[in-house]
Amino acid sequence: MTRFTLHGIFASGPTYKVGLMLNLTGTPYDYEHVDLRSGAHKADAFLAKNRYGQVPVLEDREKDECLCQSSVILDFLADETGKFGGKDRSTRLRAREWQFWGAGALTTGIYRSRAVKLGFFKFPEQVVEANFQMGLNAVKELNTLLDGRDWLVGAGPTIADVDIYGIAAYAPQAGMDLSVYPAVRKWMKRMEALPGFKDVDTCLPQKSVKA
Ligand SMILES: N[C@@H](CCC(=O)N[C@@H](CS)C(=O)NCC(=O)O)C(=O)O
Repeated sequence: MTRFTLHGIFASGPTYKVGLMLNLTGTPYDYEHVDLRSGAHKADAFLAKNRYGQVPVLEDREKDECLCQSSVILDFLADETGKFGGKDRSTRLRAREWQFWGAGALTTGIYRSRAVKLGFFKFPEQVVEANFQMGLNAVKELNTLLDGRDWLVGAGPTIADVDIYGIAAYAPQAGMDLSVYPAVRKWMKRMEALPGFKDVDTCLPQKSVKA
């Protein structure tokens, strides 16, 4: 029996982030498909795991604990696996800064624009445009901040890279052309070359799987 179960749905960006981290750290995990369409995430059994009724949830059998919020789960897995946590406290805090940055305009702009393109959400045209511009501005900022750097923080990949990659990777599905942001593209290629990397289409199973 594995220590961890990831509860999520394959189309979910935040679930992808956690799946990516588990794969990059070589951590075995069971996967539990949560059927959002039938409302499984609002049933009592799931709310007992995550009070907010959202995926992802990482269930830890060893600690008898369920964690939610993808950025917090990455932070936790960095400690549990000893990987992607940064070399010291200062690096970790910088990585946490990036995670909070990513949870703002980048997440809203990219995930919402993607959700509209895929038909998951409908918004008035002005809102669609505002979300798209918000995401694009965040991508531009990311491109500027990555210029001349290999990784977001320090000399190697951290949870900041895993987290921000897990958002930026959906930009093409949101209708954003990343080829005009060379620093972002090169950094993404670096992420994609890491051992254990899996892309947004192949990382998460479409149904529950035991490790
Ligand atoms: N801030 C959360 C966001 C999680 C989230 O938005 N999950 C979506 C799926 S991508 C969800 O469960 N939506 C159903 C709902 O909110 O009722 C995280 O990073 O984990």
